[in-house]
Amino acid sequence: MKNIVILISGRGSNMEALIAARDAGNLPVNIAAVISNRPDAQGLEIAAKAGIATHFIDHKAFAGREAFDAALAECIDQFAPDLVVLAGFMRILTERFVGHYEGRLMNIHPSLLPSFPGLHTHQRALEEGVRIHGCTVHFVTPTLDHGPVIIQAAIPVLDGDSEDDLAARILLQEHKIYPLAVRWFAEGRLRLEHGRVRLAAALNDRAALISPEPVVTVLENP
Ligand code: NHR
Ligand code: GAR
Repeated sequence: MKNIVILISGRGSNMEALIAARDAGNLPVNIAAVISNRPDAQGLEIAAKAGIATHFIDHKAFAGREAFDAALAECIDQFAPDLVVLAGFMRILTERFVGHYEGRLMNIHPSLLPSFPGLHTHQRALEEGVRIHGCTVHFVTPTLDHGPVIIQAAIPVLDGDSEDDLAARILLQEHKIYPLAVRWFAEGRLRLEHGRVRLAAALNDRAALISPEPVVTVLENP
């Protein structure tokens, strides 16, 4: 079974979705550790209650990004992970760190990349007036939120939607697609090859490749 380490900074609902998928028998991984850069991350408590090893590494205690990332990598590597999963992790990672985990570092981002990389995605989607918004799971590369896309889920932007409305509806989709992407990796079906995502069909399940999940939800214009 593959080992994963999850990095968080806050609430940890995506981490919880991964734990729930594992507990339901839908995610064959060993969640070896959860690491936060913030001591008050709610997700740390949830992980500890689930019996998972937790660590806290304060980015403010380091002179710069290189030093923080070196300490973070040292902590992660104790657990010999096959995959490192960013789940609401809020620190930009250095090229050295990203290179060390090439092909085994995933992120979930709350927009349909390449639209709206970076922060405040829902506010920016509303300002731009887009009619479709969503979330993206991607392999992490040195350029922020520009790594190869693994899976996306879309939702319609409805008249009167607030940032919170969008965040809440997109979060429901995040909780579906992140466990699915991690599952593909755990099954050995998903890999990064020459900078492109390669997803192999499941044995005896060609349909899984064609339609893995109803991930796109777009309503007709009312
Ligand atoms: N690092 C690299 N190199 N590449 C990516 O694609 C990364 C990454 C680190 C994190 C997650 C990302 C997101 O999904 C992610 C992807 C933090 C910031 C940010 O500006 C931006 C994007 C993401 C995560 N962080 C500020 C910083 O100075 C701090 C903000 C805060 O603490 O609230 O690091 O959106
Ligand atoms: C999620 O919406 C995730 O996509 C986003 O923050 C939220 C974390 O929620 N990530 C980023 O914005 C990364 N910069 P969670 O802690 O409950 O999983």
